[in-house]
Amino acid sequence: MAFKDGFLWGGATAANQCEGAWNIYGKGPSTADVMTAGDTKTPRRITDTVLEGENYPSHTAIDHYGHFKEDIALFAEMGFKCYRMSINWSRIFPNGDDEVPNEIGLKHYDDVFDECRKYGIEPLVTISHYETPLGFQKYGFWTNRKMVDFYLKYCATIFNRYKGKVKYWLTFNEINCMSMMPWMAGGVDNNADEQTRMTAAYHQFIASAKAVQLAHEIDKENKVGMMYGGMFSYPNSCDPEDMQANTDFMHQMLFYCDVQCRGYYPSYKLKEFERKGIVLPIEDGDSDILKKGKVDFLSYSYYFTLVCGKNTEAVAIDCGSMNTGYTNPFLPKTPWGWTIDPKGLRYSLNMFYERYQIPLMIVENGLGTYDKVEKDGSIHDLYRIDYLREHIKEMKKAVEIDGVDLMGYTPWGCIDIVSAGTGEMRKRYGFIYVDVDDEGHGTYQRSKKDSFYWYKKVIESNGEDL
Ligand code: BGP
Repeated sequence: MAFKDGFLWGGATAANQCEGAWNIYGKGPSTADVMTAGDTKTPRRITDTVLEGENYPSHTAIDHYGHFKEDIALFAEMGFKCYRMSINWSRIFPNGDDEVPNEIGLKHYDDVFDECRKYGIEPLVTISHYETPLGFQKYGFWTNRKMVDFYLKYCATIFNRYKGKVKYWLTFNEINCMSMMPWMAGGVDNNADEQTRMTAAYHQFIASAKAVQLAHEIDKENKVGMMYGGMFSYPNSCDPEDMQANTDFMHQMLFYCDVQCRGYYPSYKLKEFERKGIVLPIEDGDSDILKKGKVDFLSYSYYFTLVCGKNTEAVAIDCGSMNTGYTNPFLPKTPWGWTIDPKGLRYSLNMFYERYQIPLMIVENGLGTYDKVEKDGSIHDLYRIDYLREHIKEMKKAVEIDGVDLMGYTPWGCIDIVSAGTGEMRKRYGFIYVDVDDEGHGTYQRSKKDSFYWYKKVIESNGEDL
């Protein structure tokens, strides 16, 4: 059997994309709540404050807040061992800098974790997933070092409160997103220059490293991981110049992992800062903090791969658009233009395991696409089954043939949720369909897609029956 005993099979969501209940039960507004819906062509707009007449699908999302018992029961039916989810920071500290946390919010997650535990499902909690309390605007969000203390206070609150209920934590979702979509990563202006982004990223590194230490102090059972947004790129050809350009691109992304897994900035990044005149806001004792706050494991999302070459320009800043100037003729694409590359998953697992030699976990993977509901209510999502099957096969090879230490696999949007990239509902990933459209209309009823039954078999057989 390839996958180890206790392999964490499950699924993943994020609070701001599924909970709804955005301004009730004491929750304050967050950076996610002021983003309108977009689509494949139109990017989501950041409105600063919620505007009348605009469409904010995540305000109601799939009302996971009101349906979590039903949803977790369905996860349990599939046999989930793990549920990756996030705590909505602004449910706990509505304005961000509040003196005391919001008890209703804390109690809500108690209930969610208890429900998971009832079925033997291990929660894996992302502490900050693309939503930061909007109240931090007055501080300049993560460009301000004060954020480290606010974040740590939030961490101390949840680590203490959920001790014994949660032991797996991720400090920041897709931390490298600070280079691409800094608003989502931490309230930083999407047009901010690199100095600003690197300052904000630095503060997040310090915050994450302190959180790792704090989590270990509060409960030695705690395991804290980093979360990398899966940017992987192939050189366009065997032309050494393409190869070098690809390395340069990957450096822009991989330094986030280097800092969090090794505990210091890599030489290539320091040299680049020197060349560009970028200065990090280093304070006394920081290098020690980074060193002592190395993560216990590396988790990442994996959806697609890119191609870079000598004509790829400034992708470091603009790779959010995925436009590197090259396409891969060997790979098909989803209707949203994401390449489908199962073999690249094995490649990425090897790359990380060679580089860091720490446990890895795939915490997002999946096919976001249109689903058709048949007259009898069934949904034959064989395309999704194919996608996941091929990825699991490659994951298996990485474990069985290459000896990668893999902790688990939690496909993204295990129940349909709002898309982070476009704000739409129709870009669906789930094993479970939710009857709600882009405008928030629908019955909110849950139903099982064909992939639901397939994934249940996969988990039951520990990945043998694909
Ligand atoms: C990752 C994010 C998720 C998520 C996923 C799919 O980058 O961590 O929050 O939604 O991508 O992207 P999308 O929702 O745009 O399809």
